[in-house]
Amino acid sequence: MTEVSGTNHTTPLVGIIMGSQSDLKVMELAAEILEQMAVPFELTIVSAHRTPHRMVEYAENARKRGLRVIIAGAGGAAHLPGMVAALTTIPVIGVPIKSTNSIDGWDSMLSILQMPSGIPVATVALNGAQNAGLLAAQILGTYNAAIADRLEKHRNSLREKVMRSVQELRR
Ligand code: RP5
Repeated sequence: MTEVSGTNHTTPLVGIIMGSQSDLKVMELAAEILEQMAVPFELTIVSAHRTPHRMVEYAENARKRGLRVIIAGAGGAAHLPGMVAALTTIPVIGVPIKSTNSIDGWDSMLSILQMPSGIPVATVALNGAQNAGLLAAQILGTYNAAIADRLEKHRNSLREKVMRSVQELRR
């Protein structure tokens, strides 16, 4: 069984994976928002190119381990989200990461975005790991009322923040 780390409470519903330790500074934003939404998740490193067999094992076992959404982040020739999506029917959210030697992030953007017909990956913005976490929570919120309620509160807090700025500008 694939060894995973960063598991928080109960059985994880979301698997956060990334191609390299160097992706963690971006991908931890997904973990933070899932923690805020009290969504159980796990977080680990799975490289499509450096650990291909681990990637296959992770994707093929994801559903039976109880995962409901996978968030996969990678940079450069970012094949991880697409390959994981090819190996499971659990929804995969792809996070393109602007890595050090990237072509301004376009390499990872296009590698993740331009999937062939039949194998979808829900791609968020460059380094958009927070939105990936929120989208995962929204998918779970379609059948989990407690998560949907927390998402509603989060939206309210965003609205209130904007309205506070509006008030301040009026002064
Ligand atoms: C990808 O290559 C990783 O997802 C990372 O974004 C990029 C660079 O990896 P390191 O060389 O920093 O390990 O596989």
